[in-house]
Amino acid sequence: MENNKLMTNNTYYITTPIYYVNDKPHLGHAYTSVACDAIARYMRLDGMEVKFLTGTDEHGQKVEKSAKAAGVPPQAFVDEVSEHFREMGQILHLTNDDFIRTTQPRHIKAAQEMWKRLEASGDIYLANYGGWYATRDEAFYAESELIDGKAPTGAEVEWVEEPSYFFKLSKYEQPLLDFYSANPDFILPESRRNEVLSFVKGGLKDLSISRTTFEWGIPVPGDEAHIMYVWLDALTNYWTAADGKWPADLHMVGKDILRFHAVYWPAFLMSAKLELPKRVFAHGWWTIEGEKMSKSLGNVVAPAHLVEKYGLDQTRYFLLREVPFGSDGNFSRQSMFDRINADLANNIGNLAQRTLSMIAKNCDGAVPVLDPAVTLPQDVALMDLVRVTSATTHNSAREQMQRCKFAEVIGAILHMSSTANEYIDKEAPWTLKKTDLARMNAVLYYLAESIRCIAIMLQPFTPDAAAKLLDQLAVPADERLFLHLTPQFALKAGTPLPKPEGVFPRLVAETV
Ligand code: ME8
Repeated sequence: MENNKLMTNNTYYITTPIYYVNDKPHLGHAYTSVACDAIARYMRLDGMEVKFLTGTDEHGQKVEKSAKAAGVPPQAFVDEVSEHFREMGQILHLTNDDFIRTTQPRHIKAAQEMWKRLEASGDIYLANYGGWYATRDEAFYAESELIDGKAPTGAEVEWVEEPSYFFKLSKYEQPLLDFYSANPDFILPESRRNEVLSFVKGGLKDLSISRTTFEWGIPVPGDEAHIMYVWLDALTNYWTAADGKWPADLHMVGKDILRFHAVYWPAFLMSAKLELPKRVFAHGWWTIEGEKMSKSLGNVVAPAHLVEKYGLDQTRYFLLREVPFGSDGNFSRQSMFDRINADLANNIGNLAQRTLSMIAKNCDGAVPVLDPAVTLPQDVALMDLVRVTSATTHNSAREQMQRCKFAEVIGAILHMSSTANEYIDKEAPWTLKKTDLARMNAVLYYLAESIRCIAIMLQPFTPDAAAKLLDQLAVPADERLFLHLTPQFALKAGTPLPKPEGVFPRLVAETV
């Protein structure tokens, strides 16, 4: 059997954070979602049965306040804003299998069930809360954490004093530390793991998990004067929507919300006697032209705007390639322009354009005939690289994708493309056309076969352009998985090809 995984663990469950509906989607949300989409597509191409979940976080004080400011009842408000996130998914061609909203009955039921499980474990008690609360973060802060009277994130805090149910988080300090050490890859990247470890080692206090001073939330079972803390409500979404696929293989989050996912959520799950997710990856933070993205600075970048201006595949590619995943990144129009032209237009696009238009003109618009008698060592070298890189994709790059090493995987694809470009320059099929037709055909065949493999591997990252390339090579729709990268599925001489068109046009400065 080619793929052992098919016989063992064949499912892969990946989640984005569920986004707050106090605001419209921006570049940051698009980033997390596109990263998850690339992994989801990758795993499907690798023969896995994938569940990819995204959605919206619709309860809490922050959303209630935004609805009030808009002069709309909260339900009507969340219905509208949630729709913007659904639209973002369509614009980015996300392949999520489900879209959860925390106001859905299935979720309210699951969140209350979660509460009852924590209660059944003896981990919930009623007391009084007095402390600082930042509505923007929907988070409690200790006096000692405040900096100049604000939350460490810069959010305004207010003093909150009310009866509250508490979760015995302190009880899970040691179990969490044991879990992290038994599962060293649970939190990635490693630098973030170390932050979480030192936070937990610093001591965990019990967590206030209910509020009484506003209404927009899920009632606490058995005590409706309280509503559930929005983070307990929100985190439970991953379990609500699991559809028998629990535990999740990967929760993808921004570094801002790692603590909730790597500390609170596993503690809740331990208490609820449910399995813990396999991994939490905290990616970095984007700034815009060197500045923090914010409404007041007026520099919020809308995903739809980028897609319209630069193209969908180009936008997805830039986001995943520009910075090593996990590090912070800076968005600038110049870097986007440069990256798209260098990697997509001048490298992959140019290779495809040169090869496919020569085939269209000189090979009767069909896959060229390969005469093995004229094969030279440089052809073998190119094919070896393509096959080895493809085989790596099939094996170790799977692990790289599970660890979110996009730049490495994309780098390998670009390397194939650059090598093929060097090959076409050296072999110069436009000259062979006059001197040696058999060699010209062979060279064009090897190039077309290289493009086939490059396009198959590009699918998770630039799905539309990859599909166009595969269409132009007349690759059947059911022969586009990673298992089809092998020579057995190589292009067949004489297959008629459609008229080629460019897939990655070069951007010119005036158009952006
Ligand atoms: O935190 N750079 O929702 P949220 C990179 N509802 N990523 C960014 C970003 C930026 N500048 N800005 C936002 C919430 N993000 C909660 C989550 S989950 C159970 C509940 C991304 O709408 C990043 O993934 O504030 C971050 O974690 C998320 O959006 C926060 O989205």
